[in-house]
Amino acid sequence: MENCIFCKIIQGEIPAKKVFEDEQILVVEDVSPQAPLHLLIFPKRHFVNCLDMSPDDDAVVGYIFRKAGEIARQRGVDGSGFRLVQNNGAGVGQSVFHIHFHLLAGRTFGWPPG
Ligand code: DGP
Repeated sequence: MENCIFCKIIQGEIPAKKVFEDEQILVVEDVSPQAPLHLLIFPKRHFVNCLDMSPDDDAVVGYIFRKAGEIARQRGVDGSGFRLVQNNGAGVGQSVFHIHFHLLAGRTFGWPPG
């Protein structure tokens, strides 16, 4: 997708600190970390958020959840806990309009979220 930062990262046009990559997804460090561990997990296929999903996108979302658990275990935050956040719309803070999941850990998190 033209002018999409995450598509440009996928295509190697913008640098990013890659944590994991395969044919379906990319995991990178967030450029502006909000916790000691702050990763972004996103599919390579561009869609905006859950309002823009087709049935073809269902499987990758499940895969992202399972991969998030794997990474949390690898990073040693499975015991202390971690948060997955996915914003849908500018009104709740979505600033990059290519679906992504924030994996956050390593500090105390409040509830309800701000
Ligand atoms: P959201 O607000 O949910 O759309 O989150 C977008 C996140 O993307 C935000 O935490 C900052 C991050 N971000 C924006 N531009 C870049 C970039 O060029 N590289 C990386 N690694 N992260 C980015």
